[in-house]
Amino acid sequence: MELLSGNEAIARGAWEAGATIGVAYPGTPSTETMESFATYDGVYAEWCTNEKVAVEVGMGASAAGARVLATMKHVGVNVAADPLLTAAYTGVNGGFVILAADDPGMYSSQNEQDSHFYALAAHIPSLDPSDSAEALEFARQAFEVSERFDVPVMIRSTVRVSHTKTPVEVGERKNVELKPYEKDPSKWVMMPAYAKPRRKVQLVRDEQLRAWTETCSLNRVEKKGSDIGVICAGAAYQHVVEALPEASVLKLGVTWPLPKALVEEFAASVEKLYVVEEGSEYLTGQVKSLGVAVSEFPSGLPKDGELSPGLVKRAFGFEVPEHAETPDDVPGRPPALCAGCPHRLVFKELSRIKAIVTGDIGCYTLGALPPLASMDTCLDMGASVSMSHGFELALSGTEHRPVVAVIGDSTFGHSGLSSLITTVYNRGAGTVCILDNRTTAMTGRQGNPFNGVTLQKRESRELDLVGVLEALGIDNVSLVNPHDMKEVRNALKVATKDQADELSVIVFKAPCVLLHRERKPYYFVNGDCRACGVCASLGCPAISREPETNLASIDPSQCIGCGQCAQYCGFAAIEQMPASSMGGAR
Ligand SMILES: Cc1ncc(C[n+]2csc(CCOP(=O)(O)OP(=O)(O)O)c2C)c(N)n1
Repeated sequence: MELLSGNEAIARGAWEAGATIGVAYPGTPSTETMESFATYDGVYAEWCTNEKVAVEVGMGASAAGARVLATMKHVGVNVAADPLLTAAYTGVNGGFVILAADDPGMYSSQNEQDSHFYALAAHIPSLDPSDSAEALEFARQAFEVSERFDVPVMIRSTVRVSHTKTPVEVGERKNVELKPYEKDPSKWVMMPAYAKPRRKVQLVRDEQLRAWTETCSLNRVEKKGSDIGVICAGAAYQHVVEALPEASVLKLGVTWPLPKALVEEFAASVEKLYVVEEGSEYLTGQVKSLGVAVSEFPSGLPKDGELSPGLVKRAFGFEVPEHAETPDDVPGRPPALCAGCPHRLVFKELSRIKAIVTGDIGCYTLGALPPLASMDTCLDMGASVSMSHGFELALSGTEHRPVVAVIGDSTFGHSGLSSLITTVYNRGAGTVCILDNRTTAMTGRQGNPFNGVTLQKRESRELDLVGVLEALGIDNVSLVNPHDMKEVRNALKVATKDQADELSVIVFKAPCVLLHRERKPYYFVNGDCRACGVCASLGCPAISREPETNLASIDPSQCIGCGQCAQYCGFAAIEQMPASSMGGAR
């Protein structure tokens, strides 16, 4: 017995099922799945540049006969949707299982969406584990289902299942031979002449899958009282059994397709049938589409965010004590860029020049929050570069503020590069800032093409970012130290003023502080502080202001000695401790 998170259990299940190839792009709450899979013997696992590429690499390996695990967060499935929906036509050779990890409540995502709809759209089975033991078992079975029905299979998890640790009975690895690959264009070449018959194959397979779900062990009825029956799956199941111990439950392990006869039989066995699900009406719609009546909740179930046992109880009209209100005097603790983060000065300088900043997704999205507050937009990965091009197109011929895109190195590799090619190709203008902190920091410091670190630490090569930009034919490319205020200011001035009508790209290159936490002597505020607040406007968590006097102070336990703040002080009131003071000082 082991204590595993849902993500670790999916990795274990895939390994036990004999999967040999793992492909992924990181994204919360899916990331640890591939990190864990990569640690097993006999597997090859890699980070791909994005989720579409991951699914395509995975489908290549599946066609070649290997069992493959692909993992991504829900928005990653959007990126991968193109190959996924057609992979559902080709089918597989070796089993192909894709983890779609959803984030109801948006703990670390830009939206909440229900990946079930992709299973429905693609006609691929979707399996919803409710805890880690099921995560392992479902992953193991997913590979069998994939090969038996010649179809990619989705495991749909949510943050609660992916990140909660529960006990798991682990098993042995099954030795699965590479299946022979045979050339068969009618299966693998999806052009209209071959795709039309494959669509028919898909429809026949739908019926076979429907028949399978009726008896499949992943669905089960827990019969209790006959007043209330609840259909649920995944994390919602745990909330339902805790909130409504008397209710009968149809726990769906397979959420597409639904077992029609089983649902009808269950509905007939209870007075009132409810469907409890998180942040979506996918399951409700599916049950209704079978012609089964679904009751309205007496008090309504939230349509957004994560559920909890209390919310489920309340939906059924039970009194549940409210959480105590947070007292007014509790200080807010909004997320902030780390002390010493190399992204900080770029945002400070962008707000100084009042640029229109099209942002992107990564740690640097925090540049949108006060006091930096210098980001205008953030949509999806790669959008900074394409949206800045759009701004420039719409504003051309007008007097306008400089338009600047800000994107991280991993995000640039993910999809920013193809956006930039669009700008170059169409002779667009504007400034693109690539914040190259040598890692994919936001999701836990994974490798990416621009730092050349691979998932299993295999030998690689670091892509030369400046070389890539120059090879695209961009004339104005500069490499800047983001900790140096004057360098940052000057580079932005040149790009946004002197080269205002051209495209320029500035690479701000310095490692994330969490990669190289150098112990430099910390800074302190001397008696010359005039309480002007400029240093505090950098939003460094080490800097605060005294309540009565507004004088600045620096917390030595947080300061890492980057010296960014000292460059902004007009009164020489920020000084660095001498190096000799370092011994055990903090
Ligand atoms: C389509 C998609 N895939 C994955 C993610 C998860 N994610 C958010 S930011 C990010 C990468 C951030 O790395 P980088 O651009 O290098 O910026 P940093 O955090 O290092 O500043 C990832 C993978 C996402 N939000 N959307």
